[in-house]
Amino acid sequence: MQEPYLIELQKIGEEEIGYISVAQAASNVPFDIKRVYWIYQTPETVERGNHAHKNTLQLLICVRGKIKITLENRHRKIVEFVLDDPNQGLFIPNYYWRKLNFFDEAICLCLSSSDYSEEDYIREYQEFLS
Ligand code: T46
Repeated sequence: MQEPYLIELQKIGEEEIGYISVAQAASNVPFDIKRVYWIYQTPETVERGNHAHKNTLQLLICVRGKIKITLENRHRKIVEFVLDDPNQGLFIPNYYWRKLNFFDEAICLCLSSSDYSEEDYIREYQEFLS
């Protein structure tokens, strides 16, 4: 079973002109990217996620603001990450139950190893544990 981990992305530029960060399947993303989507304007009172994926691998990047991501595996081991740096990505393997909380008008960029399919989601917590 793979573990989630943070990936330092390339950061090009300087304070005077700003920066470019790069996520590239060939170098720092541990899967082939099939789909990119982004989540924004989520109120701080809302908790997103509450599901796991059967096969999908993901890299989540907080391109603005701050996002707290809580991950749980099927042995009920919980790890928490705070993303607030656009040159950092969080790799999430399959079979991790996730909860996401957005702060400071956060925008979450999600790179995914699969096309969207509702079949790939486990949205019932008890089903996830079994
Ligand atoms: C994840 C976290 C980080 C689509 O039709 N196409 C898509 O590509 C996506 C991602 C979603 N949808 C539909 C499915 C639902 O009817 O958009 C609706 C909201 O999706 P969901 O409730 O899954 O949103 P989040 O923010 O809880 O989860 C999303 C991703 O779905 C999920 O894979 O890991 O972001």
